[in-house]
Amino acid sequence: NFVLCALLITGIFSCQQKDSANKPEYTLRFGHLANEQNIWHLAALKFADEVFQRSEGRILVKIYPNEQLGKEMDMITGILGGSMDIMVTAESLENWSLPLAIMCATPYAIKDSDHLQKVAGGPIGKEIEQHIINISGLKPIAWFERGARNLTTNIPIRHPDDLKNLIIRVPNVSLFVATWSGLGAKPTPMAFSEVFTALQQSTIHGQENPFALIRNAGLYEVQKYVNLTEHVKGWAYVVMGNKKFESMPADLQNIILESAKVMQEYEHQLFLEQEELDAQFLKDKGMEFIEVDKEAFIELAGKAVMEHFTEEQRRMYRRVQEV
Ligand code: 2Q2
Repeated sequence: NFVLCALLITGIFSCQQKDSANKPEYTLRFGHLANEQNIWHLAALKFADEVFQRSEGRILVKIYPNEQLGKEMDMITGILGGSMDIMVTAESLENWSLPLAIMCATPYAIKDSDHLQKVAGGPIGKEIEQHIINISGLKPIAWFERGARNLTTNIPIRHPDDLKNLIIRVPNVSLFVATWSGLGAKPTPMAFSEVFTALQQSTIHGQENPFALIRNAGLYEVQKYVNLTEHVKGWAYVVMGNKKFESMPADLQNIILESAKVMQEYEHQLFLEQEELDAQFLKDKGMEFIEVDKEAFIELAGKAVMEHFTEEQRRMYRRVQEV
């Protein structure tokens, strides 16, 4: 009996030992609002794989799509509170007293992809990232170029005059509320995962997003038109809680940053292919693409943005225009 007990205890110990040898030192929870087909999710998987391989299993990244860890605003709070670690976010950051973060989604501020790369990937982008770390405690570790945001509705919209009395959902972003009010609509802030149902129940009449998220949320089932306002050409950040990042040893911090670079490059390659595919997918699902009077949108939206901006934001906006 004694021998049997000894063998049993040794067996259990060696399993635990083996198990603890493979048990990761860090498990990072990575949330986002897109679904598993979205390139943000594929990029997150790439990041998780890179981190696991490079750290030889010391860091495990678990990914939660579809706002499983909470609505976007709750995920930001979650990271700052330590209940999760990484997420994709963008203009919602303005709610954490980050006036300059809104440059990543300011209507008609970024001209095109080339201009975006120079702003987000250049000195202004670095300045915005530092601003985010210093003020909010969120550390941007990567950024993703996004397709232009377009307005979807069930009546064709060719001119801002057509927006009268239309209730348009926007993310929880005061600049978006100001912009769509200035365009003549009735904007209502709402979490992304609630948009489909609200459209189905006609409590809202439209929403605005890049093709990727229009496709992602199946909005082609409840919206007829994609009105090509292209009112925001922007980018999103992958942010990590700076406290968690700083608590990791330097070698693991480097692995996080190197893996984030690989993720960003991988996502950008997917993005370049995906935009066209998403547009065609929406057309194949019966959505009708409507050309709009872009000048009329630019004029009214521009006025609303400038009225809403602080002097600091107007200064940054002017610098962005000079890039
Ligand atoms: O409409 C939305 O909620 C999204 O397109 C947001 O812009 C998005 O959530 C970004 O803040 C990045 O997550």
